[in-house]
Amino acid sequence: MILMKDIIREGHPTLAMRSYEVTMPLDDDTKQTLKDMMEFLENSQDQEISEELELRPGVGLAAPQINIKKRMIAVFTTDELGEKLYKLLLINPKIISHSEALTYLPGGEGCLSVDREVTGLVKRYKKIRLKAIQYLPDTDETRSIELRVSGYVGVVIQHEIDHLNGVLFVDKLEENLDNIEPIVFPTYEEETEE
Ligand code: UDB
Ligand code: ZN
Repeated sequence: MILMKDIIREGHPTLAMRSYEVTMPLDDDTKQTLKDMMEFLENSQDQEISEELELRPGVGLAAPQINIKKRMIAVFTTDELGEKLYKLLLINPKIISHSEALTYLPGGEGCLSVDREVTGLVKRYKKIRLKAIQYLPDTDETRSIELRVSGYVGVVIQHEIDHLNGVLFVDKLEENLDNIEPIVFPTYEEETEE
């Protein structure tokens, strides 16, 4: 089981390194790592379990964050409309094209590997197309997939792929993104209209 103590923090050299491509077929250790990564995200979003284990509610995790330098990410979140659930274990993800348009999270980003409060915004592509190998733990299958994602899920995936390239969001902070449209979270909009 992955706990917060297993997540390496800013300053650890692994977080600044490029991770290695994963070769197929997956070995049992690698499969277990992928399962552990998803279990961490699920546990971290379960109120009881996360309180008990003192986990931060994670929406994404990259293998180098647990000091494993392999190009693997886990994503567990809905889109910004709360409509579609993305539960993905991706191996060797690669952005094959992206929009010219940029976006950003209006509240800024955080990171499971960064303990301090950081102010500043991070530019991201509004839409990305990626290819990857997906691991399906339920059936123990791998398959090549192509994904098109935009908005919040796109930001999460870009944040995780940055980790595979040794990049932290704190390396990309900008003060002023006035010329770019932020991601809109409709639920927050309603609440502030009152
Ligand atoms: C996160 N979680 O997991 F809107 F249920 C962040 C942390 C750093 C705050 C834990 C997060 O945004 N959770 C969240 C948000 C919601 C609703 C909800 C949970 N990451 C992942 C990470 O560090 N991966 O390496 C940081 C995100 C900031 C932008 C994308 C990833
Ligand atoms: Zn992160």
